Amino acid sequence: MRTRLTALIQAIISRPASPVEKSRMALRPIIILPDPRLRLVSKTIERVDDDLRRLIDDMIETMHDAPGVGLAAIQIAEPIRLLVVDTAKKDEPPDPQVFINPEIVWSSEERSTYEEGCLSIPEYYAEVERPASVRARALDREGKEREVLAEGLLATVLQHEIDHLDGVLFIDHISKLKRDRVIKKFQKAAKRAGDGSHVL
Ligand code: K1U
Ligand code: ZN
Repeated sequence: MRTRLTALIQAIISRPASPVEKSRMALRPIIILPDPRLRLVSKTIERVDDDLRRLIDDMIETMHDAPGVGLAAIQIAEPIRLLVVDTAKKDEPPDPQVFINPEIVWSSEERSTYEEGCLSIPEYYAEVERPASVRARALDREGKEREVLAEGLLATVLQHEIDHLDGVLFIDHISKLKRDRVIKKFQKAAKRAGDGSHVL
C-alpha cells in the first residue's frame, strides 16, 4: 500500500507542468561572458524540493526559449549543481532531461569533435574534441538516482554543461590565441554596454 502511495506521489510530482503551473514559470536572464560568475564552482544540492522543481521549470522554459539544447544553473546566476538538456529534433516532441549533482562515472576512449556554441557566449562557435560517449550519474527531479549512457550530441552537451558547473567554458578547450581573442571581443562589448566592471 505504502509503495503504491509513494508511486502515486512520485507520479504527481513528476508530471509535466499544468497550464496554471506553466503560467507561473518564468524566463530567467542568461549571464554572458565576461561575467565572472561563469567561473564559479557550483555547490552540491542538498535537498530536492518544490523550490528546486520551480527553478528547474524556469530553466527548461529559458532553454527552450533561447533556443538551446542545454542550460546549467550558473548561466542564470544560480551557482548550484543543476543542469537541463533537450536534444530532441525540431520535428520531435520536447524531451527535457534534468540532472542534479551530475557526475561522469565513465568516458569512452573514442573521441568525437563537435562544433559547440554557448548561450553565455552568443554567436561564437568552435570545434571541441571530447569523449564520444559518457555514462553520467545524477538525481532526477524527484531526487531519485539514475544513470544515463550518453552518445552523440547528448554526450557532448552533457560534458559541456557539467563543465559549466566547474566554471569551465568550451573556449577553455580551444587554443589560447582563439580564446583570448573571443574574451577580448566580449570584454569590449561589455564595456561599450557600460558594463566594464566584469573581469574574467
Ligand atoms: O550551455 C549552453 O550554453 C547551451 C548550449 C549547449 C551546447 C550546444 C552545442 C554543443 C554543446 C553544448 C547551446 O544550446 S548553444 C545553442 C545551440 O547549440 C542550438 C540552438 C538551437 C538548436 C540547436 C542547437
Ligand atoms: Zn554553455
